[in-house]
Amino acid sequence: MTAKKEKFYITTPIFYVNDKAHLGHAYTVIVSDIIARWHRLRGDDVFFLTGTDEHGEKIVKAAEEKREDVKAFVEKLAGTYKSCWKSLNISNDDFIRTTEKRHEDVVFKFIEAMGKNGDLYKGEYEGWYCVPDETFFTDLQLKDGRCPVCGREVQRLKEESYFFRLSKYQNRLLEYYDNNREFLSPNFRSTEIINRVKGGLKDLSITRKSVKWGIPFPIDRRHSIYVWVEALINYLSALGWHSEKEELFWPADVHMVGKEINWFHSVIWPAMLFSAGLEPPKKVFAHGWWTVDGQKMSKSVGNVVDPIAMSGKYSVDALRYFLVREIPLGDDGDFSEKALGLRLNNELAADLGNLAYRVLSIAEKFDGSIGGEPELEASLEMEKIVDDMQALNLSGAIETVWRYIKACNKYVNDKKPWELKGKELSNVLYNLLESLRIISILISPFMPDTSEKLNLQLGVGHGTLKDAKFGTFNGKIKKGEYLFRKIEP
Ligand code: ME8
Repeated sequence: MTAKKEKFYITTPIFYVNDKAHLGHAYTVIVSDIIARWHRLRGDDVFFLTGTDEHGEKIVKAAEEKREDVKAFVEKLAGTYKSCWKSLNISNDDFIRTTEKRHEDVVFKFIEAMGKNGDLYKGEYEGWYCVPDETFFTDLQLKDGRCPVCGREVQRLKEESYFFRLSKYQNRLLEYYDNNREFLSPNFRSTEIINRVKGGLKDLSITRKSVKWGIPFPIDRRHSIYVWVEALINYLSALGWHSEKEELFWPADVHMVGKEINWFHSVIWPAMLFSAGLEPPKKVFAHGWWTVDGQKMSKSVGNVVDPIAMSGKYSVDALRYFLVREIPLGDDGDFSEKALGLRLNNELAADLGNLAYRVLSIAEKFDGSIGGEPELEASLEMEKIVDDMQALNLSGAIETVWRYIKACNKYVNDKKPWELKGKELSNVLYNLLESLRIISILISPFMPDTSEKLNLQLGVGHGTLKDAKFGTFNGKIKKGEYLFRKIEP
């Protein structure tokens, strides 16, 4: 009997199309890509979704500033996101845009289901609104009269609006958090959410009468749906309402998000799902921020780093490696090219590149058959790597792979294969070639291009996680270029 494939559904936020992607956006998408690729390596049935958030005031303003028609503007910007992810080797299975009809269709059904449940009512919203964050705030929430999230000016709103009875779901949410300890991740961010929910939930204004660039509110078409409420539904609209795909992939396994939008994903979204009669996701992982000189990288601060420029200069894989290796997932980290260059030189070129080059140079000249005893296998901490990947400790997992690469380099230094011949050399090469084959599998989610290059040099096919153990080496060596070249500091 063959075991049924496990399904795995991972999403990124859908990004606002007010400007092109910067390194912060690329980070979320790269991290999610690594997790998606890891699950494919395990043999899971993976669905990896990303996309763009195209409605709301912020987008209209951005288009107006450029004096462009908003439709043409969002079309163009969505295209820049797609091509950016392609350049960074992102393996998303779908790309949802909130201006697509398939999205609107599901949003209508979702809102109708909430309405049927008696969770929507008409009222008047009075309070503050931050356009760049597309978020409502009360007097008490403001910081020195400004947005408590981004510090920018807020506008006073007073208009007719429909509300969602978020308050009704307080206990159900707390119960869900309690019964699903992995839902609020990382764990150190859970207390803040739980305490805020315990402190009480106010009903949420979910329509705007004054905003025209949005999806009409099906119950009263003079209103448009609040952009955040509509945007969250993307995670379902990409699957289709009560479709086979939804049946297979919902609930999502991981919503990967930045910490500033944790509240929307950990509180509002599951409450909306309860209201619509659907299961909440299994995990919301709120990662930290990339900063530059201690300040959050963001379009409005003007300190953004271009991921395409960085990948052009250092290679896509060096950038991917650096971003996950430099900071544990969940923490903040400061970006600098100096740190990137150091990791490229010291780890990618000196550890991995050098190991592959040394081993392949000797192996290419060896004309005997390759075989022996797996002496290096004990240094491979496979269980730890698997556990860390499962726990989304990506930096921990890649660090453990690196310990193995270092162990292999030490083995080369100790065994001095250049002084060996015959059976002894065959054994040493067996250990090193099998190690390189396994390393190539393990780094493939992180650095797919490098893994592919290494496979070609080893003359082996793509492996799966099941192949990441010592067996017989059947490759046909074709030593190529160094996997990584050092750059001048
Ligand atoms: O919030 N460091 O879109 P957005 C790390 N459309 N990650 C960063 C970052 C930084 N400095 N800056 C941005 C939105 N990000 C909504 C989401 S989802 C239903 C709707 C990443 O274009 C991080 O993932 O402002 C953050 O949450 C996201 O980009 C915000 O992108």
